Amino acid sequence: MAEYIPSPVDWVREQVELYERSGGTEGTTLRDTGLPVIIVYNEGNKTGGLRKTPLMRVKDGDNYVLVGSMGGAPKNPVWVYNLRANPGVDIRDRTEVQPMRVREVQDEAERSRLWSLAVEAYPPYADYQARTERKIPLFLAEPV
Ligand code: F42
Repeated sequence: MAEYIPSPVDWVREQVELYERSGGTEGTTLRDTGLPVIIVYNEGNKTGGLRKTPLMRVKDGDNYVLVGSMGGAPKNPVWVYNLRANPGVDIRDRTEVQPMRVREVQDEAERSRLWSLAVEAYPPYADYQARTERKIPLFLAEPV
């Protein structure tokens, strides 16, 4: 098991810790929105360390859509590069943890369908895309 390298961002790290400590019964929503959050366990592409990244839960059947929005910041979040390098992840959704494999969605028709699901689940994604020049990366996580 790789060494856990906690997020340097306090509120993110604290959410992960509460989510795990409670066995997935607390800390499972985003702050005051009440909208559900998952944790993506990913491998650092340089350190090889275990990264724990909370993201909004966007479901497509049994699959999850992962949105590299980072609040519409100009740069991709670092976990995007981790997933490109190491597509094998675990996803925690409340009390369940499942091994999954991710692929970045490149096909325009598929991306557009999944983007609509993402915005339906978490409407601010639309504002985030409007705020940044980069095209927000989308990944589809499928059970292995
Ligand atoms: N972020 C999103 O992009 N989308 C979401 O839907 C989302 C929802 C969400 C819900 C709850 C919550 O608590 C947080 C949420 N976030 C969401 C924020 C998300 O969890 C991440 O914090 C955010 O996307 C930033 O990701 P990041 O990977 O850039 O994290 C930074 C802060 C970070 O951890 N940086 C580390 C550091 O030490 O600076 C490096 C992390 C890393 O993976 N390092 C690599 C390694 O090998 O270990 C090396 C990286 C390299 O290439 O340099």
